[in-house]
This record gives sequence, structure tokens and C-alpha cells, in this order.
Amino acid sequence: ASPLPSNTVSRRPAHGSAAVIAEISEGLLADAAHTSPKFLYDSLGSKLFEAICELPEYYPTRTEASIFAAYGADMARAIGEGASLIDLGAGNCAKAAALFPLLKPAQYVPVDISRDFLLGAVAQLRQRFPHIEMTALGLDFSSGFALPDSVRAERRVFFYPGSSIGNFSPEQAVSFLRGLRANAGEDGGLLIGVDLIKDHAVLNAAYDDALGVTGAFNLNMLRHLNDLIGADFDVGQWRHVAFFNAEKSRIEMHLEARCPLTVTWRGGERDFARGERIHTEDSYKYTRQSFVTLLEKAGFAITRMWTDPDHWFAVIHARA
Ligand code: AVJ
Repeated sequence: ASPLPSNTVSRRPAHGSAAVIAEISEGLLADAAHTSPKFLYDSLGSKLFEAICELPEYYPTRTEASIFAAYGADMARAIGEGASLIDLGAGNCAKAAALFPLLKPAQYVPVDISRDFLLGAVAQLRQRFPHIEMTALGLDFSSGFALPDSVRAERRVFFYPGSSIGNFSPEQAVSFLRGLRANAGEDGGLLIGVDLIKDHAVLNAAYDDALGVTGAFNLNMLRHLNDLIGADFDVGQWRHVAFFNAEKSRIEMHLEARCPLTVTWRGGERDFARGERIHTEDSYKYTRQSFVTLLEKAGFAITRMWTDPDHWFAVIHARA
């Protein structure tokens, strides 16, 4: 039991497993240093991401929410009641909870790498929706996962909102989606949100906001790495860099060394020159057509697409 009230950030360092340490070390030691964006989400990182979603510049969350608000009933008709709704990267579970009254799922299965944050959210949700069976899974699903037997086998519908699919390269996305399709079974499906290519200034501002919340979110990864691998990153020596790479159709986030420095961690060490970067996240942007093609490559059959009037964001229902 934690001595801290549940609404405070846990200060207990969460040391990474040997596999996590190996994964991070390998990325930090690569010629072009990189880390997986999943390490952005410790308890504080999840809260900073919630704050990002409130920013005027960060249009994806509110644009997607406007699509759910306008077409939620339509989506529920396409999907049908009584599904097992498997929410990938559920976070605070707010997006799925907003759909419960329309979708009427029999079971809700939120999955998130930020386990403590997820369990807090689910505890509140159980009070509000006592008739929905809830099975929270605190795990990393980014490299594929097997669902436990407690998840009903019939009518599995994966819910993957927020354009989180954008963290995968298109090739990785196809194989990840193939895995979902295999797990969904014949009567299952997918409800997925995807961010669309738009004016580059809009894209850039969304990942480099005036308040610096996205910068804090990115820099917080260094604190998380300090916990996970016993590193000695000094956050003040780094700066947030984010920009749209049009050639690759993705936002890139990096952390850039402000001065020459050395980082040491359990089993490793690296020098960084001034201006040298760690690539922390990609967020791929698609056209409606390019994303439909990607879903079809993964074997899904598209039933419906919903979008906002500006075509900034799309929500798609696909059958396995
Ligand atoms: C949670 C992956 C959808 O790419 O927009 C927000 C994460 N990174 N601001 C995104 C993020 C910087 C977000 N996803």
C-alpha cells in the first residue's frame, strides 16, 4: 500500500527489468541515440500528457472528441452492443467512458503501460459503471501481447483512439494491426483514431506549444530513465526539439544537449556533443486514403470513416 494519497505522483523509483535496461541502453548507445516513446509515460508523464490534451495548440484530442460527440451513436450502431472493448493505451479511460452510454459494452479491458495511473482511473470508473465487467491490464502492448483468458473471446473490439498508432512506422503499424486482427477473432473489430496531414504550422505548434508543456513531457522522459536504469541525466542540460518531417510524414521529437556532457547509467556511459540529440518520438500523419490502404494491408475490412469538417482527424471502424 502506498503511503501517498492516490492523487499524488508516486516518488517510488520504478527500476526497470533487465530487458527494459537492455532496450534503453541499446538505444542510448546507437550512433543516432533514440528511446521508445513508451518511456514518456511514467506517472508524471501520463499527467503531463493529460495537460497536453487541454492545450489550445494540441488539436487531436478535441477534434477526435468532436467526432465522437457528433457520430458516437452512428459508431455504436456500426459496432453493436455487448462487445468486449479493449482500450489500448487507455490512460485515464476518459475517451472510452464517454462512449459507454452509447456502446453499452459487456466488458471493458483497459490496457496501459503506466500501471499505477491506470489502476487509479479504473477504480473510479468501476463506481460509475458497476454493471460493466472491468479487467485492467498494466502492460506494454507495443511489441504485441496475448490477452488473458479473463477477456471474453466473443465480439472483441479494439479501441485505439488518439492517433497513438502514429507512434509506429507504417511498416510496424501494419504488423501491429495484423496482430490485433488475429486477436480480435472473426466477429471482432477495431475502432481507431488517426491524425491527418495538415498545414505544417498547425502540426508544429501542436508539438511545440507556447506554455512548454510538451517540452516538459519530453524532458520528463529523462527523469523516468534515471529511475528505470539508474542514469544521471541532468534535465537542465537538455532542450525539447519538435518538428514536422514532411518527407517522412511524421512529427519528430528529440532531446538536444545544450552543452557537451556525459551520461552514466547502470552498465553504460555515453558522451554527447553540444547539439547532439536523442530521438524520443515519432508521430506519423496520414491521408485518409493512405490510412485505409494501411488497414487493408493488415487484413481489415473498412466499414465506416468519420471525420471533422476540416479533415484534421479521422475515426475508422474496421472489421477483422
Ligand atoms: C499519444 C502518441 C498520440 O503523437 O500526438 C503528444 C503523443 N507527443 N505530444 C501524439 C504526444 C507529444 C501523442 N500520442
